[in-house]
Amino acid sequence: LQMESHMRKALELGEFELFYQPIIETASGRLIGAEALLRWNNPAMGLVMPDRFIPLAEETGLIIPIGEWVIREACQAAMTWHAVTGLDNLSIAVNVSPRQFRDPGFTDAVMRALNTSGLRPESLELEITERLILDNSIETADILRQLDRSGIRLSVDDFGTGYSALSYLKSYPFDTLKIDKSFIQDVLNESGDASLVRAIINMAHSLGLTVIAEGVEQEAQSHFLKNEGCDYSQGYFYSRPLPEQDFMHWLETNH
Ligand code: G
Ligand code: G
Ligand code: MN
Ligand code: NA
Repeated sequence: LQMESHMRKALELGEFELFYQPIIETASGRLIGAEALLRWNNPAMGLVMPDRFIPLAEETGLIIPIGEWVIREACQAAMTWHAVTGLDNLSIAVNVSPRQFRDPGFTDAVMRALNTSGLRPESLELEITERLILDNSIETADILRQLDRSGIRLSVDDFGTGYSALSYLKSYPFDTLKIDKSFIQDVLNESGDASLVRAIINMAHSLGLTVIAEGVEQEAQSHFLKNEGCDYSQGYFYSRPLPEQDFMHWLETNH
């Protein structure tokens, strides 16, 4: 209960902060965008990671106002990068939890964030976990189609860790698969993981989806992914998630 009222206050006090992790085109090393990752900057607790507060935010419904703030903030940040670098096709990826997605005001809130910031819908990517997709509800399908029609991009996050009923990939309008970092971590040591990653990339491409590898930490992993034709990569090898100022600095020196 204490944590809940803490979190409620945090939103008013502006204690939430977005970090940004670059997403790179594997073949060229070129920057294509970033994923926004939420942090809670609390004077007493320090920098609190999402695993410690998002579950409670979902349970209490606080994830809805927090999530609206995240999308607004992320869209505005992307507009700033466009202005600063002149690269107006940099995209911003935002994580959406199931509770947020099922809120009746969700799509309106997303559209408002786009309108207010002026960001093109094609520059926004919403990351959704398999957990959400597999509820198989008509509402979920409707919302996904509505977002897709508006031009927003949709990705499956943590791909391979859920109870993948692969059939959803052909019936829902996804653009991107994000291969979970657990597969990438052992891609050089476990031939099983290498085979899985190769198979996921080929399957995704044959379904017309682009692929992002998450958790790329070593150059050798990036070579493997390049050889296998993985479109995009993300991970500590390129950059950790960075506070906005540091990300801007990274942009200026790396684009
Ligand atoms: O850096 P990392 O510890 O940031 O993220 C841990 C987990 O928290 C990931 O599974 C990520 O999807 C989730 N997460 C990070 N930021 C957000 C956010 O803004 N909203 C939601 N719903 N989840 C987030
Ligand atoms: O679940 P989701 O994919 O949204 O969250 C991504 C998580 O992975 C975040 O916690 C982020 O900080 C973390 N992350 C990003 N790059 C790397 C990496 O190269 N290695 C590891 N171990 N974690 C990473
Ligand atoms: Mn994610
Ligand atoms: Na992920």
